[in-house]
Amino acid sequence: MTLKSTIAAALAATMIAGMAMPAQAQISERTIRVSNGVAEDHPVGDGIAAMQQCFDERTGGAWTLNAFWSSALGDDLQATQALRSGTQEMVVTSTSPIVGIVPALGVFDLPFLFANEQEADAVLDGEFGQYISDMMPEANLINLAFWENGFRNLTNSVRPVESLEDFEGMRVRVMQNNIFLDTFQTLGTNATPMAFGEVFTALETGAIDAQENPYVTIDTSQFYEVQDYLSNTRHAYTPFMVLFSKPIWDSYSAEEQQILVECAEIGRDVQREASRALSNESLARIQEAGMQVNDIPEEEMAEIREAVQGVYERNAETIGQEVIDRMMAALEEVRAQ
Ligand code: KDG
Repeated sequence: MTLKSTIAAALAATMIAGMAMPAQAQISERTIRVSNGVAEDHPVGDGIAAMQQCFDERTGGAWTLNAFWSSALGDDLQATQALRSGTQEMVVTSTSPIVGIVPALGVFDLPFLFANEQEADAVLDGEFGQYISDMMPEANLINLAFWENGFRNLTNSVRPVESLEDFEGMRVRVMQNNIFLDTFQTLGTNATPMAFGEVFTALETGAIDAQENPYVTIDTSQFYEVQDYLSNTRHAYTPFMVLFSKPIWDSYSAEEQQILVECAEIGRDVQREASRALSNESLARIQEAGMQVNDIPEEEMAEIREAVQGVYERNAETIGQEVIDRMMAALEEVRAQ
């Protein structure tokens, strides 16, 4: 049973059983704590605001989203573990740092998987996204929706990266994820896994030379203050998951569960739109701050893509061959449309 069919069945049963109950009785007063590693002015903030507005409309003001930013409740992995134990309601997390909990999520970290946002949306909001979301309850998690972290580009303070050779020896921070580690080691860098909240200081002190993130994160986390070069690698598209604690979810009525899903989907559309609208503004701000931005010639990009092709095979067992096969089939279907 998918998440949606489970909610529908529970809602139908509740409505039949409690026909005489006043509808409002199925919605309790609630404060929902949600955390994220980025700053409040990141487009995740737009998604959270849209969710709160949706809650106001659907619960008559009974629900409050209490948002914590910049890893205030711990990094992505710590916050996700808090959901699993029922000590926190919600987190907006990248898929990459939690592959230790659900290894199949590593499929999203495969280099150069998605070519553009449109195909990412189609796969994440389609059957494949549902296939992944249906894996989460086993880990005591509910995925309410996929939001957008975005296409990742490399920043550094050593040199512009314009070819495969330019990666050589660069000390790059990557998310705590073996697939990113493999990718950047294969590119010849000295890659270091690190929680997002530690990146700015590590760049500022020179402990690392480089990091990789979407423009909106580079901008809203002020990485332009401690980085000199941005190279448009677009080497991966990272989704966010809007995860909810299953132990807490199970204490909600079917109607309340439906409100969570529907408001997270409304938040998704607002957040993605804000992410894409801000992206070019963020790039302009990054350039105004003095960072040198470069594209990489297509023949050099072809060599970089070729160099990391082996990452797929080396990580297939960890991710699951079926997961990779279903992803490639989903992509083929989307690209055929
Ligand atoms: O909570 C989201 C952030 O902490 C993080 O996942 C952002 O892309 C990110 C990174 O590089 O860790």
